[in-house]
Amino acid sequence: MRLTDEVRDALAGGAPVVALESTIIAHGLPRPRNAEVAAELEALVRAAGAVPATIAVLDGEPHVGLTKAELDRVAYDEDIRKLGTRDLAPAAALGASGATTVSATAFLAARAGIRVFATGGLGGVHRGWVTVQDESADLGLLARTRIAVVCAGVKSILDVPATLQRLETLGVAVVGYGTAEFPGFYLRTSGEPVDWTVSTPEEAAAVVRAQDALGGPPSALIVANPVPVAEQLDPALHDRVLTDALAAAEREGVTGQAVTPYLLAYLTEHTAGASLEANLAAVRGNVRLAGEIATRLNPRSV
Ligand code: PSU
Ligand code: MN
Repeated sequence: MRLTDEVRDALAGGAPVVALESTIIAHGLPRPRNAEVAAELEALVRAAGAVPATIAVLDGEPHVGLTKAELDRVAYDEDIRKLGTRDLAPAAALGASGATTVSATAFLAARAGIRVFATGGLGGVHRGWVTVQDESADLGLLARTRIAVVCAGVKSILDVPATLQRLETLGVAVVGYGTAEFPGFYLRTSGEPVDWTVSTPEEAAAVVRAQDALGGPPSALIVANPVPVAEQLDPALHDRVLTDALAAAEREGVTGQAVTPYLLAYLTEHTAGASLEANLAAVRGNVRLAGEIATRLNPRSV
């Protein structure tokens, strides 16, 4: 595993670090906007006073922290793979390059000693689970990894109540940030309740510290941070286009790892980019909040 000097020094010196995933860059956003976003997200972490560590696998080697050239490679390389945790060993052995999903990013971040991670929306239980058994590996990995993940809930293309139930079964803590409702990724709310609410970065950091103090089997903390209402996707448009997207995916026989990127791209295209803007607004908010939580946990400045 290769750490940039900046990330290594920050971790060694007890300075705040925020992990960022790369699948959203490589497979979740259209080129060339994705490259701009990748750089913007790192800048947002820095503005909060923390060091960004975007994670990806390049030529078989997991990288924690990327140079500008490496970030551009993740954004522009059309052959870059999508790697979950289970793909890391084959990729390492075969020298492959890939963007890391929430599961692989959380795994590598935790191994590097990073405590806070920001993303857009988690993977989860797909609609129609009864026939396809498609549940993102994100959930199982978060059930056994001590990391705080700031996200806008789970992608609304999923079965949200089933995903929340799985998180409960798996013992993953979920707190709403400034809300008692689980966010709906593109939407401010999914309509589902959450059991716990925190209202400030300090409170979120206190939950992280309490997890550390309690010990016990490692598991994640999901900090569910809704997109601001002014920047959410119009709920009626969302519901209509999502119904079409799910039908199109089924008609075209899209399965496995391709499902999530297919649906996200379909929504972007059929909302004339409005879903993309809502997605980006959510991610930006998550990255800012992750920076604020990380600086509360590690107050030493960088
Ligand atoms: N959130 C986004 N865009 C994305 C993803 C999340 O805003 O592209 C990615 C994450 O990397 C997540 C993955 O881990 O989608 C889930 O894919 P799957 O359902 O195949 O596990
Ligand atoms: Mn899947």
